[in-house]
Amino acid sequence: MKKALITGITGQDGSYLAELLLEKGYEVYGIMRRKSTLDYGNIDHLIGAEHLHLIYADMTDFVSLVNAMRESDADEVYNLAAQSFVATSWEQPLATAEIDAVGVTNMLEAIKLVKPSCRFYQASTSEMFGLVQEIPQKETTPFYPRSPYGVAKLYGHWITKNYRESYNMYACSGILFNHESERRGKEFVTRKITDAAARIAAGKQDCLELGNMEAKRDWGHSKDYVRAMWLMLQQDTPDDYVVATGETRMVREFVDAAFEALDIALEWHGEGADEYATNKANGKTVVKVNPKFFRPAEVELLLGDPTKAEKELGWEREIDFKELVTRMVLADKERVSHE
Ligand code: NAP
Ligand code: F7E
Repeated sequence: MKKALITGITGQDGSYLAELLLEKGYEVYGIMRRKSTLDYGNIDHLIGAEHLHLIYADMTDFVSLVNAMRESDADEVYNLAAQSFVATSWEQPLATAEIDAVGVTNMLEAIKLVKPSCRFYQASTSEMFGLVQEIPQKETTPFYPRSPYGVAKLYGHWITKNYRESYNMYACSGILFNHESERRGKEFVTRKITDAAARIAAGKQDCLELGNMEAKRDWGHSKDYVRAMWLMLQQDTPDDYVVATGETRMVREFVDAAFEALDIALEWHGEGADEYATNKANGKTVVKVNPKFFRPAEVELLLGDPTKAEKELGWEREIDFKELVTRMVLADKERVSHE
């Protein structure tokens, strides 16, 4: 039985990856942070599973990661833990760097010390492309991060490559473009939209306030993307891969699609900070721009080229954009109906 250690197991991707590895017959270990209230986040439904084990640790505490390696004796480590919200990275740039940058070195050093044959996956991100130097972005596209989060993740990306080259470790980075799901945190734009659309349709909220409507993202589903992480650790040689859909859409298009899934047609008016949308059926304003959600520096366009992952890993996505939006909206509609 293979043993895997997942950092960030309580998050969106950690929960889908834990499900995938349990299905594959792994002994799954996850690290979680101590909090004042016991909170299993997205793995609440897995608590009690025979082959799932939780260890208290923190990416900023090297000793705790060494202990996690000793306790799990992991064959594979998936490093998904991060301060993952870009907007917060301007408010907490040092914590973001400690967790998302130095934390990666802590994990790599713990592996090197306890079990150097253990395979390592690093959760790199399309945010490293930032002010994009090429369209679409692929593994060879130069990086230009635009936030403290993107900068910290770039360190994590390079230190992973460096440990691979310096110590011959099996270490990979997945450069994953935005991926969402019913389990996405409500601060991220997609979930903020689907949650608000469901609440507005149910008469429990009047209006949704958003920032930059023109930003373009390449959105896939987390369940498809965790399969790519696993595939990266099953190859003969370690390498880095872009995982994306190859399609890009504006935030405004996501808003339209979410309301459409609830049979609400929108009409758009104005532009920039004065933009708003009304419900065609009754003329009520249901979406408007609030500049407080604009970022100090924006990533305007992300569009990934997943050809290498498709060809070399045999990775394929199963959930398209329409299904992604529908799944998220229906899950929020169901939840809102019980509020
Ligand atoms: P998420 O839902 O925000 O989950 C982040 C996880 O990291 C949570 O389990 C969180 O624990 C944990 N964590 C945060 N700080 C920690 C610390 N100091 N020590 C230990 N654990 C800590 O993020 P996600 O969407 O699943 O993303 C997973 C990874 O992929 C992240 O590294 C993210 O940066 C990266 N990524 C995400 C995307 C995307 O679109 N989703 C794209 C590219 C890369 P708590 O539950 O205690 O907060
Ligand atoms: O923003 C715009 C915002 O916060 C997407 C993380 O998983 O993916 C994620 O980072 C876009 C940005 O995700 C609002 O300005 C407009 O252009 O959903 P987001 P993100 O910043 O792309 C990458 C790949 C990661 O690695 C990260 O960990 O939407 N936007 N209005 C808004 N964004 C938010 N959050 N809220 C708004 O009201």
